[in-house]
Amino acid sequence: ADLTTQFLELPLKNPLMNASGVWCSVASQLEALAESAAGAMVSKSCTLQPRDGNPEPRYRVINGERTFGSINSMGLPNEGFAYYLRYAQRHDYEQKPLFMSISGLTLDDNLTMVDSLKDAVIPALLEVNLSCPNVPGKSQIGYDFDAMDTLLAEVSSGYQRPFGVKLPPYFDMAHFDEAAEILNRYPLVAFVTCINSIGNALVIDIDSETTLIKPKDGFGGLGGDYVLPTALANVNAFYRRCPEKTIIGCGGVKSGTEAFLHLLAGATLVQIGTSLYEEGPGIFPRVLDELAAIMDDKGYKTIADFRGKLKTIA
Ligand code: RRO
Repeated sequence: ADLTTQFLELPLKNPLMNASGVWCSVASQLEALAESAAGAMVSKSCTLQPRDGNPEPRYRVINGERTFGSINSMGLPNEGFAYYLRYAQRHDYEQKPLFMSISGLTLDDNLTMVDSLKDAVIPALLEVNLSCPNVPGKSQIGYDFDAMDTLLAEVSSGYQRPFGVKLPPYFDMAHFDEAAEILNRYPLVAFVTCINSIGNALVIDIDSETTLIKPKDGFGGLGGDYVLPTALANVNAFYRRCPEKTIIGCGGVKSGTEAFLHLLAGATLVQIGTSLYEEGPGIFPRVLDELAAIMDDKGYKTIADFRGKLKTIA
């Protein structure tokens, strides 16, 4: 099967990439992603200034008979905007596209980063994170539609180039409608990444009767197997509602099966978070082989043969 695809006119070797936050916090990890089989890559969400993040343990895989997913409350640890900009200035864009994720603590910080990125005139693609669930005292912009509207207006007028947003998961048809209606008012919002972790979940270990992670009394963002159906719902909801925008799928991808389902639901690119954290960049060639095998079995020669072609029951 032919796994090549296009993202906003850019040719890609394949539709897989990392989810922001995973394997992309420091230069050595970014370099490993650049050398990996992934078709694209994104850097860790950054703030204007470097941050240590929340106290550890702050990421745990959730294990039972098998792995169910992960919970994290990293709290936006990152090396600061200038660090990721320096990487972006030496990235080999011929090898694969680079997305740069920003997650300012204030609207002003986001606008300052957007300004610098615009002035840098590099081909990095801007993804604005509207959905970090883990900074104590900061609510998720994606759940405050007025704040989201204001941010999109200000980033659009400041950046004046296409960009994208990372959304939190929504769970109500009215929220899909309202979020999509806002996004559709901003033509520079070229892509929408669905979903960030399901925020503020609580995982408890029965033996020790203790939370799995330390920050925020154990509350943290859920990823992995648990979130796949929510991720697929959000991908397909925005795919249906935002025909002018490109959808990036994220959530619950651990094999070719889930990658295929995200593409079928309408995603153009598919991100891997929890499973990349567990397996490392060697996961990309494995999932690509599995995806190619599924396509061969089904008789699909290209991704365009099935992407977005989810069937519903009449
Ligand atoms: O760093 C984090 O705690 C974090 C972020 Br910024 C995010 O967007 N999503 C997430 O699950 N963790």
